[in-house]
Amino acid sequence: MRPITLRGISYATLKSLVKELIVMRLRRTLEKFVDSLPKLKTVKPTRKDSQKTFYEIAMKEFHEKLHRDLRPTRLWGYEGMFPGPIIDVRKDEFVEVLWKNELPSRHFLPIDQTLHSVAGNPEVRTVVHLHGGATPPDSDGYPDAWFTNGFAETGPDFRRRIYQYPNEQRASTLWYHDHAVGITRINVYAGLVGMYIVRDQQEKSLNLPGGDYEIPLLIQDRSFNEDGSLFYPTQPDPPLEDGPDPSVVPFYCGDTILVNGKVWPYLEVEPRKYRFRILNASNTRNFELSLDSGQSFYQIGSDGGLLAKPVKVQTIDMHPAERVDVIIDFSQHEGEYIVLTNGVGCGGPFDPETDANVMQFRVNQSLIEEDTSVIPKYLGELPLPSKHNIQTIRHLKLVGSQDKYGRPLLLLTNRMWDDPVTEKPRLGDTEIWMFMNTTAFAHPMHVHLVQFQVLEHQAFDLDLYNETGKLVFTGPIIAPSKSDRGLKDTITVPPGTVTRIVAKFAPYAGRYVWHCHILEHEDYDMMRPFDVKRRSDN
Ligand SMILES: [Cu+2]
Repeated sequence: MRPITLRGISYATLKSLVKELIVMRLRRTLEKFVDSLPKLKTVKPTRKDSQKTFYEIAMKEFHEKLHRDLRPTRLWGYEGMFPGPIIDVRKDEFVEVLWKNELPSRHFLPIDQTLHSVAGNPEVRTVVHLHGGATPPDSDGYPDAWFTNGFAETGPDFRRRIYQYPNEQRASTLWYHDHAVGITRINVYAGLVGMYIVRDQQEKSLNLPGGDYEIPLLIQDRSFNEDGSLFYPTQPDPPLEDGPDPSVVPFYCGDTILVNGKVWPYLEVEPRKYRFRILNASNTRNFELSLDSGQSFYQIGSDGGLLAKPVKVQTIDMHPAERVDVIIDFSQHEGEYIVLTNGVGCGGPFDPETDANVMQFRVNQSLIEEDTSVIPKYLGELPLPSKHNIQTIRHLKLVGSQDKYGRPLLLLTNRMWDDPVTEKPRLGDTEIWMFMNTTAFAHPMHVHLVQFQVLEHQAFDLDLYNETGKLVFTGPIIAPSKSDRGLKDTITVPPGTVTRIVAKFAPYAGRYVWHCHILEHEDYDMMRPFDVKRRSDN
């Protein structure tokens, strides 16, 4: 069909212009460092005994001021909070959560009806995934295990209302977020995200900065309309001439950075050591964090818990879903105002106004008592998967193609989400997964159930491969960065690169997923199921 045009302006462009006039996009940049960093609350269990800890956590709609000069924003959050409350548990503590959907029946963000399981299903579907958790399959938040308000309707893979988290894993910073098929990007954008901390004795024995000196930082990007509401695009840029409206977008970058739910906040600190558990919970945006004082971070942990020993780093690379555990020592910086900066743009050239700042530390508090915490030389032994007995090596291609509307369609192994399962490791097997990125963009790949070890990256001739299918390596085998040498559940695969990881598929059998953690990719259609098979299964 030929696009209808009015004096050279296409109908689709006109339509999006009219939409922008109805809800005016916020064009000014909000003033930085005017609100203090919120301290994330820890949720209290409903019941607790020697057998288990039970929580009831409800997803609710509410309005909250996210910046001094912004009207309250409509949000969806766990327990009516943005971000949701911290769930703080001990290793081996048996936790149950009744996740309740108390949300309205209509979504307030644009839904694309052409994505999997969207058309014909209720608009507001939710399901919760504990990211980085070794969770039984019926509590892992399978995308088709969704449920609506009051469990009135449930998805085809819905199995239980109360989720079980055995927490049989080492101390680590995990996070929980929505994972409903086809609408994860907008459910998370609406606010359905929170942190989950597992603690253990080994970590406690290290005397790291703790209590008020251990602070989670949950970083996300957002854009706003003049009335304070969240802006999320209804069309790619430029808009589709002839395609679904609203449509999924190939990526999303907000022009405003929030930490713990406040726009560009500040934190007043004492001249001493602090531990920060940092999570990048953005849909697409990655960060290259540094401190404008020129000082280093002491990285002590990553996705799957503590590293073997601290690593001194000037910059921290964080793609969506990654966690970094760092100590910052402010003791030599009394009186200084230090900005946590970001060195990379998102979806376009770097814009200092919108991209360069994350938050500010004000070293203006007096020391309450002597800082006796330490940065240990060694943190402990890493329980890495054994490489002596690799049962299977899988070649897993990240592929770019196009749908019938001309939109980019990114796939794994060239299959759609609902194609039959092809990856079936046996329970207890150790496998090498080779992610081969034949697209032009980096993708943060996440595997549920396991914490893996990154073995190496290696560049190949992308053009030659895409033309002839011949795999020719063009560079040496590169070891993972020191920051990525611990246990990971998400690893970024640069374009034209093969990244090898090794994982032991345990302790549960059943159906899980692996996917790109750019949420706009995950929803369309860069996600695949995998089955961990019992030895007795065929
Ligand atoms: Cu991706």
